[in-house]
This record gives sequence, C-alpha cells and structure tokens, in this order.
Amino acid sequence: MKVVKLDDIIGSDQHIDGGNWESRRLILKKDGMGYSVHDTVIKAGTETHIWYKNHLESVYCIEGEGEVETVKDGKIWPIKANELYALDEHDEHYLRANKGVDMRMVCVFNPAITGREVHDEDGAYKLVDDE
Ligand code: 9YT
Repeated sequence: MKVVKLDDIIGSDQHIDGGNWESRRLILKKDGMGYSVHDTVIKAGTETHIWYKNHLESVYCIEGEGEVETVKDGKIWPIKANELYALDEHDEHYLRANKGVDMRMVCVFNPAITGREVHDEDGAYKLVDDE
C-alpha cells in the first residue's frame, strides 16, 4: 500500500494551476487504481465552464460554498461543504464559487486522469491514451 500526503504533492508536478482552480492530484492513472483522486481548490468568486466529455467525475465539497449550473436545462444546484455532486451524464456545466471563501473539493475521475490534462476550449479533458 501507499500513503499520499498533500504536503508532498503541493509544489510538485502533480500540483496543477488551472487559473480559477488549483488541483493537487493525489492519485493518478500511474497508480493503477482505475480512478484518480484530486484535492482541488476553486477560487472564491470564480466561474469555470467544464464539460468532461470523456470522464465521469464525483466532486465532494469539504470547504466553502458555491453552485453548479447544468447547461442543458439551466438548473442551479447549490453546493456547500459536506455535499457531493456527480456528473453522471457527462454534464456540461458552470462551476461557481461564492465570493469570500474558496471551495475545496475532493474529485474522483473515471477513467483516471494521467496528470497531464488541461481543460480544452470546451472545458473538457482530452483522453490521454498512452497505452
Ligand atoms: C471540480 C472540478 O472539476 N474542477 C476542475 C479541476 C479538476 N477537478 C482537476 O483537474 O482536478
């Protein structure tokens, strides 16, 4: 088994600055678990367009408050600490963090992120196929 410490990930090549967010990628495809696990900070007062066409993602909010707007129906889903949203239909959405306090999210991706992905123009991660 292994133990992964956030302190060791911070500042490493598994710490990605996405502009509106910072993702500390704890478990990646290389770890062979079949999913990836990220500790992501969504900066207060930001809006990010996201559309993971190639991945399913569960997002568990452990700090802060904000909302998700699903594009297909304009529905607003308020999200605060201790609440999880699951993008079970590859939902195109806007993620907004309220002003004043960052949101901290534990994100799980299936299939696993390799660690190299950045959002493309659609807010998606391309599938990195290194097999
Ligand atoms: C909640 C969300 O998807 N934020 C974007 C960053 C992503 N979680 C990542 O790359 O870790």
